[in-house]
Amino acid sequence: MSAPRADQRVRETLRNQRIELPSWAFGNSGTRFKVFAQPGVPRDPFEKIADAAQVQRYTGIAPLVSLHIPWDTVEDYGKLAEHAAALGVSIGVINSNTFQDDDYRLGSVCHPDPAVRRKAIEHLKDCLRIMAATGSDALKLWFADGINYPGQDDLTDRQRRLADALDEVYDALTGEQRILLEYKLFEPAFYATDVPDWGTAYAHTLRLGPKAKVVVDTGHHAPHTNIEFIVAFLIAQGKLGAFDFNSRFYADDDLMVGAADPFQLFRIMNEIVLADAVTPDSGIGFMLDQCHNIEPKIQAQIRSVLNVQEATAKALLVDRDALALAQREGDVLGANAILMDAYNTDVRPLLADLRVEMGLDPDPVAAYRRSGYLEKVIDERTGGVAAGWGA
Ligand code: AOS
Ligand code: ZN
Repeated sequence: MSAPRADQRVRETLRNQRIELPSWAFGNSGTRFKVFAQPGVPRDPFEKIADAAQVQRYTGIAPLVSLHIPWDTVEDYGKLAEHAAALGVSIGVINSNTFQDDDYRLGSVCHPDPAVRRKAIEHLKDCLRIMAATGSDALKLWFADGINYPGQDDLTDRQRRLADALDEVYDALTGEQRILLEYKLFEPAFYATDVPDWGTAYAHTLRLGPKAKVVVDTGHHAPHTNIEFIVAFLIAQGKLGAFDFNSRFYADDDLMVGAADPFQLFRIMNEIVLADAVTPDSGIGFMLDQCHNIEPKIQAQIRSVLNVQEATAKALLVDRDALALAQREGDVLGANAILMDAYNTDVRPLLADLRVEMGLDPDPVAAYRRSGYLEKVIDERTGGVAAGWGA
């Protein structure tokens, strides 16, 4: 392909990339030690969506917002969807919450008591109704279920309870609805988690059928796990449903994606580019799952979107023909150098130029800071209770 045509193809792909923002990133958050409240934080889901729309306004590639139920409970979901549409965004994935109720001390869908399992399943079915009302087509399931001590419960029986619950929710899906099953190595359970890894999530989604896929949260693995291998494997099996992007230094830190290990993010996006899965027609969701405990939230979301975009641009620049040749010839170092050349390319001028083509400011963070939006909402959002975990 000629250089100008290749450049056009890269730009076209980047223009059509879509990143989904988590509503909870705009609320107050913290660690178990302290939540530091920030001025101007949204007080309800409508204001969270208004903040998310700012990220879309300056990046042009983040028009979806994930909701979290019950944190984003409203009386009229149709009205919330209309509000989003008026601001140029729409509702993405609905995140269920079966971890913040006293009843869930011993788990939710894996709980030993059938009455608690029933309560959790009914919540998941409620989420399906919220999806129908908001235009969302995906339900994200993250189960905090697990046990803290050997012997506390029967591991195999818990898997059976999990399977029964998943079967019931799967059977309740209508139309285009699908479920996304997220895995996590540990936390809040410390000895055994019921969906601890991609293999468990894969096995359950495989049994369920084509409307169930796996979510890869980049913060949910043991240190040094090769996440891009998991990504490549799941794509090849048609089972990669979505990402929850974030960065980790130690555990599930939920820091900005690309902050801890930009090379890992590049390697992941390289697998996505190889599978021709960057744009929405791939059916794969590219969501952020982050909390901004000490940094300004809207700005951090903009930065995160740009980090994913930069990693994607670098992955798109890999010279695929030269790489294929080097791989065929067994040129170990040559192949590695081709990949590293792309990773080491400064794609910021290309992306600035692309933004101008898209009618955006070339520097989204600077444009947002100049806009005075944060100062305006700090003035406006007085009274009421700032949103946060559990709000
Ligand atoms: C929790 O660790 C997971 O990452 C979930 O995706 C969760 O629903 C989300 O982080 C909001 O708490
Ligand atoms: Zn997550």
